[in-house]
Amino acid sequence: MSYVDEVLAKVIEKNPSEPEFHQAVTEVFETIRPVIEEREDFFRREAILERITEPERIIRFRVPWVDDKGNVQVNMGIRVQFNSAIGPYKGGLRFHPSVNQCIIKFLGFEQVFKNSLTGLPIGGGKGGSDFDPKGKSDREIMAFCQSFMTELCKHIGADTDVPAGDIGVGGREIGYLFGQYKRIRGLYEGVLTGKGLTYGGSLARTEATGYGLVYITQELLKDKGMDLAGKTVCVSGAGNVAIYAIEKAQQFGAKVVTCSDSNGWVYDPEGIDLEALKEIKEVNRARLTEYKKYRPNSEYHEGRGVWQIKCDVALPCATQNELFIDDAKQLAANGCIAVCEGANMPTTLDATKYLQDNGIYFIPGKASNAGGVATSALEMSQNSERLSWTFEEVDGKLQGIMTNIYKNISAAASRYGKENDFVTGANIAGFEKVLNAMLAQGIC
Ligand code: NDP
Ligand code: 2IT
Repeated sequence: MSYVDEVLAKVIEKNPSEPEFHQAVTEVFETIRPVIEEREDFFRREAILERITEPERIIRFRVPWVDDKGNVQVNMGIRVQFNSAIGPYKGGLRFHPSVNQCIIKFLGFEQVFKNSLTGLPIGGGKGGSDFDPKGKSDREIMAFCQSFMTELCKHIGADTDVPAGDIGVGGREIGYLFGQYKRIRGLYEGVLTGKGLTYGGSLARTEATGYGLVYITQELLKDKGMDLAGKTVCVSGAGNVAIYAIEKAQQFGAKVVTCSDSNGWVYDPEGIDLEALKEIKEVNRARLTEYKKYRPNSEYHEGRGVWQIKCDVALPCATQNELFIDDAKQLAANGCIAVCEGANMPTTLDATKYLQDNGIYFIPGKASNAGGVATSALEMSQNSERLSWTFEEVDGKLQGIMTNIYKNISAAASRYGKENDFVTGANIAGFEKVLNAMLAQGIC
């Protein structure tokens, strides 16, 4: 049996009931196979694949807090410190009822390669809780965040592990978490990114993931002799990534016609009204059913369905496994040119293969959504030098980083004879840097 297949079987056997983690590892292993096969005996002796699939550390803890009725609630908190070969652990915190060890491991594993692709000195980690922020009062959110950080603060720091936001964790939560860290540790340091602008946050971090996604999409289209201007775009999600992807796509002259949340989706044939969307989601924290009040000619549908709508470019920006094989078939039948992932692993393995086999350009999340964490690393730099850069400076660096990622993943794919296979390109380019750093640092 080849070394890749041997370890893949071992990972599945050692981590039962972790389907998303298996999915993420399978995708990486299948595509780095040619790199491993060049020096199979060496890699086997070094146990390099066993080492990159076993997190350096998993911290799990109890998060007790008091709700508005005076009752004690208990949630699970977790931080997976996956790989620190190229820098301190870096990656978001997700608060969502679906969070469990498997979800955080898959996200942490992806983060290792993503962070490597940014070209910046950040290792990979991820964390979160099964806490559901929906319907909670501000006081309840604060109580939960303070309790969560009371434990987490023992394990993180500006030079060891720097969390940020993800699903269910935005500016409000980062503020409460930062306040509690400072209070307990007595340190005013860049221990979290995505902070508010008055206490060490970076301009353009809020916009960075969505903007970065659109920058790399434009880079791809330009490379293929096209442009986003005049294109019809379907977006899923209506959170941080989706909103700023819509904003930048519109600035580039595209027409974005859909968005969604976990209850339903909107089709607005005249183009999404971004101000309305921001008011509904960022200000009122409400549901997408509200959108029709602003735009009577739009349609709202319960359930999922964004990928039925005809588009040139699809940007899945909600969550993992939200674009299935039937969606891929529909997108292809509708003449879609490109799918670029804003979320982490939104496309299933068979849907990815279908898109690639049918000539649709596909950029995986670890490359196309890396603008968020890259800008987090820029926030860390600003915190270290105790200075703040202008919006234009940060946005300019972000554009440069996304262009480089596109070039690097294209080049890595071509080096292995896999022209336009950006999944292979991203995994190989991401893996090579981590591999070199791990080998240089000995057995650890
Ligand atoms: P938000 O919490 O701001 O928004 C998430 C959006 O996706 C909401 O509209 C939410 O709907 C929807 N959603 C979440 N879970 C589900 C689900 N199980 N089924 C259907 N819809 C769902 O999160 P972000 O925008 O920050 O994150 C979106 C994706 O992007 C995630 O995969 C995240 O890991 C990834 N990402 C985020 C980065 C960042 O900087 N924030 C960076 C890189 C990747 P509802 O409100 O109804 O739950
Ligand atoms: O998935 C991701 O890259 C994020 N949620 C952002 C992580 C970060 O540290 O900014």
